[in-house]
Amino acid sequence: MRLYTAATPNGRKISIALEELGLEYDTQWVHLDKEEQLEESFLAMNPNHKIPVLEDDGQVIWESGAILLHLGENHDPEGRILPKDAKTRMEAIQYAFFQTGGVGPNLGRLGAALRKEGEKNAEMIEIFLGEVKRLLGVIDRILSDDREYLAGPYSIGDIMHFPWLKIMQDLGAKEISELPRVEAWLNRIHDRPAVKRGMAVPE
Ligand SMILES: N[C@@H](CCC(=O)N[C@@H](CS)C(=O)NCC(=O)O)C(=O)O
Repeated sequence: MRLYTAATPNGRKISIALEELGLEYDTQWVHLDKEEQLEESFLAMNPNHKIPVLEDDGQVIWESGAILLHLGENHDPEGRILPKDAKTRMEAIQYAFFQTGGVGPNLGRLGAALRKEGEKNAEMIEIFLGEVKRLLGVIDRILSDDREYLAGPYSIGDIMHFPWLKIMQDLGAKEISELPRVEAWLNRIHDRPAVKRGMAVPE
């Protein structure tokens, strides 16, 4: 198995899952700052020119959610990231999709707006930050019945969210520290040895 990745939250979702499953894999660091993702050889794998991409036994998969589903369906006999119980499994998939339509794009655009050189677009920043805040409130409500992880047991739903929200937590964002349930959930995920290993890829 080969993971094409970079030192970014989307790439780390996959290295975390590979570590959780104890799978052997090679890592190919795609240098986004050098625009390696726009090279013909990379575009032939992912015409959307984004990491992560996983090559598994001749099959090439892109989109982090699809890759996690692939790993769960094909390499997770014990249901470590994709629960075996049908109802819980669907909940895990639901939270993974929720991330790709919510926290992922909104934090991505917020980060881009904040990193933009020159005059910042305060209106855009307010819109994206407002939406991230709303989504964190949704997660807080989901966790309010004292479940350990989003779907109950640990799953791809948590893995999809963690690397993104960890950046906010590390920056000391009050949007997270003001939600102790969300903060405790992130800490629980962070305490997992496989998560620590996956977050260090690529090194
Ligand atoms: N929806 C995609 C997003 C992937 C993504 O945004 N990747 C970024 C790095 S975190 C990237 O490769 N950007 C390079 C580009 O857009 O050219 C996924 O979940 O896999």
